[in-house]
Amino acid sequence: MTNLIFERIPACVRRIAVVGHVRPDGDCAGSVTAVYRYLRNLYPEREIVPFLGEYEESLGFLAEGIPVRTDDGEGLFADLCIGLDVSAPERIGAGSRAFSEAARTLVIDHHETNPCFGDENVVCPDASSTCEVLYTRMDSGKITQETAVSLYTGMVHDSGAFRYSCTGPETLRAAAGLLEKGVPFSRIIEDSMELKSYAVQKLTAAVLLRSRLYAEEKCLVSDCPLELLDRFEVPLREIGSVVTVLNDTREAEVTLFLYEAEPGVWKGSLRSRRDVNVARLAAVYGGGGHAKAAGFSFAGDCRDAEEGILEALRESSH
Ligand SMILES: [Mn+2]
Repeated sequence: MTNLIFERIPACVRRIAVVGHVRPDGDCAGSVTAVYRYLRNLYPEREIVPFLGEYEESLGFLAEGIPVRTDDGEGLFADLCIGLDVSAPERIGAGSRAFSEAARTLVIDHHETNPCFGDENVVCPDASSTCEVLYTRMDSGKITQETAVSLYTGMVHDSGAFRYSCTGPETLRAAAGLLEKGVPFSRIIEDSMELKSYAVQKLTAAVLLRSRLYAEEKCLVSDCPLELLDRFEVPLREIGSVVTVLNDTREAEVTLFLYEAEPGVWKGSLRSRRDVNVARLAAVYGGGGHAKAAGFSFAGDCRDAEEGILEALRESSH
């Protein structure tokens, strides 16, 4: 039996759409661009249509030279649509119609909560990232340097540069294989993970200053209303790194960062450095994700969401 999923796509499949999740992160943008490049080389005569929503500027290098579509793909009627790093059908971002209207679907993911909503599913909860899953299903001889850059970026983003507990021996074996392709690994981490604009640095400082540390719950909470984003002129898509900085606080084992995505509608980002499973906390508000990183949406007063999550946290420690 072969592991190579892309090589066994039937010849009658002429048009292939590739989609990821809303607000693409490094793993999502990395997997969409990696699959696009791999298929482009494997099947130069077929039509490959990549979809990606708006994402952080620091990841812009991933899609360089790729004709990415940002619409929903209505009327494309692909023979096959590949959903990457998407934990549920309603999480599909750009290309959501391309997925629902496709003749066949293939889902490749690593979210534990994935209900396997594709016609075919490759869901590996033990993998650090969707990019790691992809690496094990690709023929390494056919992975070009450009594809390797996409895969490596996805892996370092979801594993916190190989620090999070999702990092396994397979992750490092995949990383080793990608280094052999000549991936500029220091630059990828510096450019796409560490360096932030001055505006984002100042916003992060402001968010940290207004944070609350709940010593007993070992939980750090902060929030970012729209007016704060406006004051520092930071676009919403650039806010992803703030929660990572908050989570570097020794006294906190759980971090909750609430930011206002539109008036009165808040996104909650949860991070855990210890045993607390934040996917379960996010589920209180219908969200989900991973044990160490999860998220949810909340309409109303962000202090209510803060209280609700703290309550759930107290209950979970009993
Ligand atoms: Mn991922």
